[in-house]
Parts: sequence; structure tokens; C-alpha cells
Amino acid sequence: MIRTALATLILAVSATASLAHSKPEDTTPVNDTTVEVVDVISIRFNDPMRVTAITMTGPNGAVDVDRETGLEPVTEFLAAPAAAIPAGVYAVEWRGLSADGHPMQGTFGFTVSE
Ligand SMILES: [Cu+2]
Repeated sequence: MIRTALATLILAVSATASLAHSKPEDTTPVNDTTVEVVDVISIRFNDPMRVTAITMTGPNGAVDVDRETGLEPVTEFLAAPAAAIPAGVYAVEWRGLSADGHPMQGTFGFTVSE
């Protein structure tokens, strides 16, 4: 009886472990790079992610971002700055809901050259 319960417990634990959360794999612009123009902001995930919030900050503070991707889970999230952005250092922060239901968040940054 105890052996059966233990076997069931091990099965339950390994089933949970195999359902990993979605993770970011790559971004545009690439993290820690210098670019001349930013007309697309994208984040690629290994499994679908429902991106619930994205914020971008730069030398003049918050930057308006237009979402191309809505609130549906995607493996590639797409957005763009609402207007041309000046040279400087930028950071993008996002929050989302992983395919396994876990809340996730991440940041990446880049420099726009003169
Ligand atoms: Cu997870």
C-alpha cells in the first residue's frame, strides 16, 4: 500500500517537472547590442507565451510601444516604438503567462547609436 502511494507520488512529481514553463530565447534588437534604427521589437519564446505587459524606457523616460501581437499566446511577440526614437540606451521589460500557467518576466536592453 505504501509502495503504491510512493510510486504514484513519484509519477506525479515527474509529470509536473516535464511541463516546463515557456522561456524567452532571443530578442530583436539582440540584448546588449548597438543598433542604428529600431523599427521592430520582438521576443521569441520556446513555447507560447501570453505577453500581458511590455514597457520600454530610454534616455527621455517611457517610450510608447504599439503592440502588433495581442493577448494571444505566441512564440514570437511583435511590437514597435510608436515613433522614431532618439539615440541612447534603452531597456525593455515584459511580463507574461507561460503555457504551463506560470507568470514570467524578463528584460533586455540595447543602445541606439547617433
Ligand atoms: Cu513554468
